[in-house]
Amino acid sequence: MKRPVSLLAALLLAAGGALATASHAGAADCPSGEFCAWTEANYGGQRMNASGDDGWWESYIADEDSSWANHGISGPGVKDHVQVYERSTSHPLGRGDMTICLRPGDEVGYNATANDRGDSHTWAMGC
Ligand SMILES: [Ca+2]
Ligand SMILES: [Ca+2]
Repeated sequence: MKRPVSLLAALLLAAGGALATASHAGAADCPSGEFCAWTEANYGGQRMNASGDDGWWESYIADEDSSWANHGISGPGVKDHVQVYERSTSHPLGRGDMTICLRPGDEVGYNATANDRGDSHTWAMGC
């Protein structure tokens, strides 16, 4: 009869953890050290996240990106900015215009210029 009790305790702990995450004021849900983009504004819909460069985004996020967050870690000589481009790096015309650039810690809930245009991103020293 011990098992159901410990299972319930585990569920309660899991629920408490979820609530603690949700109440983290104003912060986009993006892992530390990573760049994230969401298909909907204000960090909604599907999320992509990457700690490195991605020259060709998956189809679910390509030209669907509507909010972004840079949770990269800063440091001397570290590429801590994220540049998003309108095309993939393998496109015959090149990656094209930079649609948005995020400084370390930037969270952008919506941007009309960049909305639904991104196809790739790269970490950089600046914008
Ligand atoms: Ca979108
Ligand atoms: Ca595009």
